[in-house]
Amino acid sequence: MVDFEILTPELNQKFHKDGYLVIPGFLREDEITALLTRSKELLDEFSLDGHPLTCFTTDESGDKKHIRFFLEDEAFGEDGKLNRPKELAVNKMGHALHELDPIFRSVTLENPRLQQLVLELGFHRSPLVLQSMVIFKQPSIGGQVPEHNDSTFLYTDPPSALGFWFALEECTPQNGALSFLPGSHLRNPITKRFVRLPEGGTGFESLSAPDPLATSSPSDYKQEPCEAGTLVLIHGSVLHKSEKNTSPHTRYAYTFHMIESGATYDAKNWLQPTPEMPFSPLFSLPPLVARRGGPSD
Ligand SMILES: O=C(O)CCC(=O)C(=O)O
Repeated sequence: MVDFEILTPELNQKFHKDGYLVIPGFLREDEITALLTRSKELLDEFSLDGHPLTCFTTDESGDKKHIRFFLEDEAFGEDGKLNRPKELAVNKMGHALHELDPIFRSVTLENPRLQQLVLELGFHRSPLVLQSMVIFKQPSIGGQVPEHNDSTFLYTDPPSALGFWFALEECTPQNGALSFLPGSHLRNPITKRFVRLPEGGTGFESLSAPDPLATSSPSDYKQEPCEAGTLVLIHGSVLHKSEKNTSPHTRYAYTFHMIESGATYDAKNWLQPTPEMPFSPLFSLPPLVARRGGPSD
């Protein structure tokens, strides 16, 4: 453990009020460099031979056995071939980076500062880590991520997802900085979940009717440009999105999620743990340190 406080009580309250929290400077320079360098190496090593040349579909990657690469829609010409070098065509890679790659593992599962932060936040009692990705947001084509909340995609009963999103490069309004609807986690229950369909493939299952009063307008959103090294904590129910990258620069980000081990994670979820690769606990022993706050809001 580290011997200083990362979250002040005010920041902790802000997270619970807004449903997200921007923490500048969480990653050290050497961590940013190592994650960026490793991301570029993995992109370089990725071979298009045998790749299905399809864009992202979650069911293809739910087995977690590999680090997989998903391509941008706009990286294909009319002939169905890539219209640019593969390094500039990949939308994201995932979903087991934190398990399989030592660099990503060290900032995720073996990171005392992160463990300290999780204890201070008090959102989870006994968190499990799942689904890590690098999102590349390629120059000019890096696709928009539409409004969503993460507990729809990483559903537990009760909902318990929490996102950890690290800017590896400066994020600007032009290259697709994240935007949030502050407080929406308090107003918007999880009304659907993303599941493996019995007939094969994936789709949404309705849980309850959406609240017709819980509508949002684009002007309610708050965009959060940030520097490389910033960590953004994302409550599983808060609505958020990012726009297309219209700039000539990449916007690399590393992200993973945690869920509460005591919550039910069932076989309908698209992402399934396996005996060879179960979801890893953040703490190998139950934490003994007192926490603030509670696991849900
Ligand atoms: O990185 C992005 O642009 C979107 C990330 C996001 O929405 C998420 O991690 O849930």
